[in-house]
Amino acid sequence: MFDKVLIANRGEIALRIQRACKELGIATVAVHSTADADAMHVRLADESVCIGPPAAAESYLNIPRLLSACEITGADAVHPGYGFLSENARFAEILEEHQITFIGPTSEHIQVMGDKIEAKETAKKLGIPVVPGSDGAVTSEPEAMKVAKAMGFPVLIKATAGGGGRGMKVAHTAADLGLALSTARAEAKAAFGNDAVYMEKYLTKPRHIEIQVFGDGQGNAIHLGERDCSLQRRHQKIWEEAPSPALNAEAQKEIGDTVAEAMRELNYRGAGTVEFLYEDGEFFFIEMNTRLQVEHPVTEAITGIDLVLEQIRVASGAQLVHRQSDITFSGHAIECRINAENPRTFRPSPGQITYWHPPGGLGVRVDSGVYQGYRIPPYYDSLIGKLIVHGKTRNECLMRLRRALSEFVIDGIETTIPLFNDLILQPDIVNGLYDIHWLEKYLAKS
Ligand code: MV4
Repeated sequence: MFDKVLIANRGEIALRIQRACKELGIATVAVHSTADADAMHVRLADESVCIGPPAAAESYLNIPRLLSACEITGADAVHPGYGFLSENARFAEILEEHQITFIGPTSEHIQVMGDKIEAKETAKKLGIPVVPGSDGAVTSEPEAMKVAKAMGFPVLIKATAGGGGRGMKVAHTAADLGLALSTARAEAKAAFGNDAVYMEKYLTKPRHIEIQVFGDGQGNAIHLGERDCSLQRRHQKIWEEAPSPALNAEAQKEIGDTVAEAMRELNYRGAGTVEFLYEDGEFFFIEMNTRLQVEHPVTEAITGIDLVLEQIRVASGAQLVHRQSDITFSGHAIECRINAENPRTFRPSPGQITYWHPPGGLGVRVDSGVYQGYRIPPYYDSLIGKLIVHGKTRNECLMRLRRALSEFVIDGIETTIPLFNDLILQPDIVNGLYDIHWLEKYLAKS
């Protein structure tokens, strides 16, 4: 097992990782920018290193500075959390070259899944159902037209270096195709320095359902069920739940077993998320994330498995202790993302938290890196906490969520709490009847 882990992140996820390290008896190193000197992740770590000015490019994303911090402190492993360098294959590779363990998959697996065409080809070869579309990249308009006519409009053009919705363009008819193709390529070039694009049949009303997987890189892999993350605005998830209100146990087992078998064939190591669109009872692979996700606690709630602790264990060379037959799903969990934002416009609301009273009680978990008096800096993501509620049934979970939201008091800044207070009153939310467009439509009409 490791002696000392450097956590290359900030906020609630840095604390989450510290907690797992503490339980394993591993010393922790926090890194921080000058803007985060007063952050909780710095205060609670065994050691801390200031790695640069506020801009992420000069601190949390700066590989040479992180390597220096490893060297100064003698850390033998790095946990990247989510965001920042968590899916940077080059970072994982450099750490490997320096005999520092990257707590995550191999750099090769990160690389493959980072290229969306390669990811999709890999998924398809492994027997995972994918969205119908072009065979690899599409380079010319005549070629695009041939593909589109073969599968029928509407079609979607996606950047191979993309993900998270950037560089995507819909063509509803043949007349739209030329412009959609050139705009998608130009946007992809500007955003990622790579103008390669591919095409898919555009699904008009899917749900976003993702499967949590876990492997040990020694031939063992399992799935931990799904999360429904359909409630999003501009590709930012705000509410995630498990199990999905749209699936039954048989559908869950079928897709889960398919994905787990694929991960065994890949010899995948660590936590991963296989993302699907789900429409009319069918699953279509879109992407795979090779990191821990913000919404991992809903899976922890219904499986009782500590995902971060298991990440650290398998990274240190241990085998998975859980077999698929050991995994049972218990009850229902919902996560609400508490962002320092205006609850209608989602405009960031940095500033000082003058009062902080988180909810508690049975089935309630709050993961946060803030405290009363803390000043939220304007430089980073606006997520300041996550409220995760667990109940025996979805109804009990919703009941507890209403209660927990009513207890939560945050003064001094705007937060997304009022939005959740509205959402839990909507019949479609209560009944679990929502797709990926539901939230934007709701916000437009209310
Ligand atoms: C799609 C799609 C419809 N059809 N692919 C958006 C982000 C990226 N991860 C994939 N995305 C989509 N891919 C096909 N073939 C619709 C979306 C999409 C979406 C997906 C998940 C959650 C929210 C979304 C919001 C808009 C579009």
